[in-house]
This record gives sequence, structure tokens and C-alpha cells, in this order.
Amino acid sequence: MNNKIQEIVERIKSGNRFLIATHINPDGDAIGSALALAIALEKMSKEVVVYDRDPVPYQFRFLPTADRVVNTLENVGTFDAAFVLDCSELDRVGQGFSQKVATKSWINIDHHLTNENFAHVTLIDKDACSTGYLVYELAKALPVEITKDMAVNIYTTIIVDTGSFRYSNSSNDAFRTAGEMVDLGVSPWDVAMHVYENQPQKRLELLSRVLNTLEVAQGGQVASVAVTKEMMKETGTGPDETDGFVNYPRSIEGVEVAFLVREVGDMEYKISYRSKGTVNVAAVCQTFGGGGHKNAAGCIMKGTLAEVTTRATNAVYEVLKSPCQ
Ligand SMILES: [Mn+2]
Repeated sequence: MNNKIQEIVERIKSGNRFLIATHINPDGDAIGSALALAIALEKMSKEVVVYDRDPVPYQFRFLPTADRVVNTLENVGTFDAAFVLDCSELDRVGQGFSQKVATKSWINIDHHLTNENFAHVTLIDKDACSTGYLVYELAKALPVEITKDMAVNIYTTIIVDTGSFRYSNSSNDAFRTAGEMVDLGVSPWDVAMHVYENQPQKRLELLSRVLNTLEVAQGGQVASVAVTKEMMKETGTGPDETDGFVNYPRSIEGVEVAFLVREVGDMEYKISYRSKGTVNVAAVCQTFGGGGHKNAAGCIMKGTLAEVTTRATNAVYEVLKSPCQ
């Protein structure tokens, strides 16, 4: 890992213009890690463009320099290196993304289980609590001071990806790094307030509809909820507002795996799986062309809502009944 960091440091030192891109439907780790890295590179007088296909979700717009994220690649020029953060494959940045970018090299920083190794340099640590944590490791090797603005971004990546230190990736490094960020001036309450206590009323109106769809199957081990386009239309909400909904079915006693089914197109649904224990939902999703982490993964399925829900449930059942998980 240190070799990879050194290789990235050299590429940063020898270049002038950098693109930092992250995944569609960005979460706090995507945005926070991109902004922390951008601030570090600018401290070294580099020119930086931060790109995400989709807008920054409402709860992450408070992140220092979040307003700099651009949603288009038109007229962005050429780059010495393009960073792809928190993505295990290039398509996660958006279809056709790589063809639209003129760059001398690709650098991937990521912590997903299933990584396609598409870049010239890949800094990957599947045990890292967040991509922002890896950006912090990189930033410490750069000739820059870690500023409070960087710290707020890094701290946020850790709390969102560890579920506020509830998930199994809440390592010593996660706690230690969060503490170091607090030393640099981060206010945990201020971050928590923006991320968790700032939701639009319409999100709760959507949630009340979504909870009505709760289904518990396989003797109480698998639970799911669904979000349709109709529900989002009725409440004036978008996919952004469904973030975290899957935690409700997962929180039921006895449930091993929960998933959220979200209508994304005509007869097309995005399945977001979460597991509590040993079930590897990344492996489940891989069989459907998706991927992710052991306890959080996603994939796309086609069919009616009922068909997709049954298929998604049965796929978990196959794993649950197998003696060696
Ligand atoms: Mn992440």
C-alpha cells in the first residue's frame, strides 16, 4: 500500500491538471473523499476539476467546497491524471465516462470488495473504513498540511460509511482517524446535524409510504421494502431521499438480509442489499452483474416489482440455506 501511495504522490508532483471523479448517486464517502483530495492538490498549486454525474445530495452540500462539484465534462480540457474514487469499475462514474475524458493516466482509490483493476495505479484496501480514509493516508504523504476543511470532509466519509461507527468496518483506524479530525477542529455535532438532522419533510412522507410495502420472507430472515416512481412523484422526492431506507427492514429482529427495491426504469429495478452478519451480499449481487461490499451491495434487475422482489429474495435464500457461507 505504501508503494502505491508513493507512486500516486509522484504522479501528483509531476502533473499539473487533475480530474477527480466519483460514482453516480454519490454518497458522503464519494463527495467527501473527492473534496478532501481536491483541497490537498490545490494546496500544491495544482489545477483540479471535481466531477460527479449527479448533483450533491442535500445532506452533503455543507461539506467544505461542495459547490465546486461539476456535473458536466464539456470543456474540462485535458488532464495529467484522472482520479476515480470510491468506484470498483469505471462505469460506476456513468456510462461512457472514460471515453469523454482526455487523461494521460488513471488512478483508482477504492475500498470495495470487487475491484476491476482498470487504472494505471490502484490504491485499494477492502478493509479501509472509507475511501476518505485512504485519501487521508495519501494526503499525509503529500507536502501539505491537513486543514480543517479537509478534516470535515474526511470525518464525514468515515461516519457515513461506518453508519456512525455501527458497522463492522468501524476499525481502530476509523476511530483513531475520526479523533484526529476532531483534533483538527471538526465538530461531530455539526456534521451529524447536517447529515442526519436536516431532512426535508417530504422524505418522511416518502418513508411512510415505503414502510407500508414491508415484506418479510424466509421465516423472518429476509425483509424488503419498495420505492416506486409513483411514490416519489406523489411526494416530490427523488432517489437521493431514499438513502438509508433499507436500514429499517434490516433493523427487524431475526432479519439477516434486507433489501430496498427502487424503480429506476421501465420494468427495471435497483436492488440495494444490506446484511447483518455472515451473508456476503456482494457475492449475491455479482450473480446479477452488480457488486459492492460484503454487507452492502447492489444490482439491477428487470421484471415486474413482484418478480424482482421474489428473485431478490430467492437469491438470498440460496446463500442462507448453504452450509458454508
Ligand atoms: Mn465508500
